[in-house]
Amino acid sequence: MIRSALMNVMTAAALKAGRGLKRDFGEVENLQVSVKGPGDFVTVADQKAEKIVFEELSKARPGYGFIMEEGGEIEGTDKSHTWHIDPLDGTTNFLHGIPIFGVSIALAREGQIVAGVVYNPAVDDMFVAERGQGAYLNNRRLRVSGRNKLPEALIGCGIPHLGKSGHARFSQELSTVMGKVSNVRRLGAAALDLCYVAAGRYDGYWERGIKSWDIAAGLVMVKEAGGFTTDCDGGQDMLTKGSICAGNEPIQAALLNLIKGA
Ligand code: LIP
Repeated sequence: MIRSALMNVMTAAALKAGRGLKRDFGEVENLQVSVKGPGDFVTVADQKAEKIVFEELSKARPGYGFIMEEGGEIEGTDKSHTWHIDPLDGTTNFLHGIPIFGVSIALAREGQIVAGVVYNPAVDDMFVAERGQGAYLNNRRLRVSGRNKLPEALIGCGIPHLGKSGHARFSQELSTVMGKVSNVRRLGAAALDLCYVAAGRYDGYWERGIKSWDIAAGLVMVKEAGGFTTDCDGGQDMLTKGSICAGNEPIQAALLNLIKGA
């Protein structure tokens, strides 16, 4: 496990927000059967979680800036540090009572992500990574998978939802990838998808049309577990382009080729 002061701050914020989300998740499961459904309740749960993370981090590191899913961008007095926060990644899963969601917190120093935490309170999985310190799930050191052949690879992806652009392109990419790999999965939570790559559960993962807060923590997780990440054009503009292709070294390269050629 990483025992730095920064990690303590980040995991404490994720745990506190996660505890609230876990309670609210129990309520969401009850609301599924109501006529109104859990929509508004989930929006409030999301905002509450963000408030907790924001308050905890502001207290521990005054002056750092924020980029948050709900609250947008808040410039800090310390221009070299910015938090990227998704208080509830996997909102649709949460809304439907599916226990695949998490609090995602990343810290950028001079524009580089240096630490990340992704916490799924439903199963109490705490993924952490810090530059140069490795990546861990709870107390277990993470390492990307050793599979190097596409026909053996399990690949995660993200599917653009209703109202989002890129449906035709995704179908094209999926059909290309499907024809070459063992199988494909769709978790519905980009932060956790990247943690799955770091943990060697997935051999690769790609998604387009996502936000910096969805992937910032996961990027350092994959890197510290020995994996590789690029945007879907092969560059390093994952956060600004909102596209990501990740994996162990050979699978990331092969997956990127498939996507680019689709
Ligand atoms: C979600 C991502 C997911 C993507 C969804 C959405 P949210 O984040 O994690 O991978 O496919 O469209 O962006 O909205 O649950 O924080």
